[in-house]
Amino acid sequence: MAGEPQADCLFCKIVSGEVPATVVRETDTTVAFRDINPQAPTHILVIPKVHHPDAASLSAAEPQIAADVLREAGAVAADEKIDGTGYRVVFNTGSGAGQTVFHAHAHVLGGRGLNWPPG
Ligand code: D5M
Repeated sequence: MAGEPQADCLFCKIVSGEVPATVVRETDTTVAFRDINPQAPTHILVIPKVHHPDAASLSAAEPQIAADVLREAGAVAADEKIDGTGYRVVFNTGSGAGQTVFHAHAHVLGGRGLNWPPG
């Protein structure tokens, strides 16, 4: 059922603690942890604890939790002190856009100059 933990989902396993992660923030509805393959000096993932495959399905089903993810992305940026220089929040959506883990997540990237347009 939508929102329920999925046995084969890596990020559900991080939420449950079955897979370890370097957690930097946690709320009732979200977890933020360092990306295992960082693309910038700060690269943190913010995920909802509930399982939805991408940001669009999360925001359609549970808009308050989608808002929680965005708020936590901002809080991560402030904690990491990248909010002054600028940072990027990215939701890769679909394999053609580079999504590899199909549990909604925001990438928070900063600590270096970020080019536009992205690759
Ligand atoms: O982003 C998925 C991201 O998840 C990608 O940047 C690597 C990261 N990742 C994968 N496994 C782990 C673990 N175990 N800990 C932390 N980070 C992880 P996407 O937008 O789906 O490509």
